[in-house]
Amino acid sequence: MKLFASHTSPYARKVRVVLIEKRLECELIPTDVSVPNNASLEFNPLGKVPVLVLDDGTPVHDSAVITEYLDTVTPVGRLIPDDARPRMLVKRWEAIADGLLDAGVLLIMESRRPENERSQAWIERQYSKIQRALQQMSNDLGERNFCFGETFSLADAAVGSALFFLDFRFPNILWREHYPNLVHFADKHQHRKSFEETQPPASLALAQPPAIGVGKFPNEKADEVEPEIIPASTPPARAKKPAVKKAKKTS
Ligand SMILES: N[C@@H](CCC(=O)N[C@@H](CS)C(=O)NCC(=O)O)C(=O)O
Repeated sequence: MKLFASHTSPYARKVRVVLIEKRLECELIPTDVSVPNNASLEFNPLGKVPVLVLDDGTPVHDSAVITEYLDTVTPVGRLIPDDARPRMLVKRWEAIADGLLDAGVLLIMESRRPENERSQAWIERQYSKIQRALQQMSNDLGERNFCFGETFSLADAAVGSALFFLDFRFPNILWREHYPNLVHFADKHQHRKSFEETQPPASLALAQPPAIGVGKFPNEKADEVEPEIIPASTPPARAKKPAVKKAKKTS
């Protein structure tokens, strides 16, 4: 198998974490999607990475399709439960983590546009998605070490990749100050072999974080009430904080 991916793509990182957890051999083909006619286009009409190409040449794209496929090709280190409800819950964690990434990637793209072409409303919309996703993750995680069950699952691969992406690309989003249970989770997993081996090189960090604008949290009745403007680093005022006594440092 071959994986077309960049060293910085957080979706690719999730897939690479899964490959390592499942002890699957796969050749990484570094692919820069910003280059016109890059290699990913041969296998994915959407021109996105990651793309997994099987030994018989079949391309598999969208990271969630890849992770599900990889989990079924070998019983080693199952990461997605078989039963309908637990399976849905793990995949739901992956969906929220991927959705956070989608918003982050859109913010990075927006920050690359000339300033006078940026939409502040669009920027705020994306920040608010990230903030609500973090809040939901924090609420759902509670004081547990794993997103689902008692062992490492696809949910942890996805959430870890999303949190470490924020550290790498959005130091202006101060999630570590607001969600001690997510910090505990990140501390717990950052030295796991699969995360250590897939860390993006520091040399590829952005010189400037895409700190464009502030986060605006749309009120549920946004049509009637003007939404409150608060900094991107502040969680929604009405959302409850998880009851975390003290984040234990384990690893
Ligand atoms: N839903 C896709 C998203 C993948 C994605 O957006 N990848 C980015 C790199 S982080 C990309 O290839 N962007 C290029 C583009 O959108 O043209 C997945 O989960 O695989």
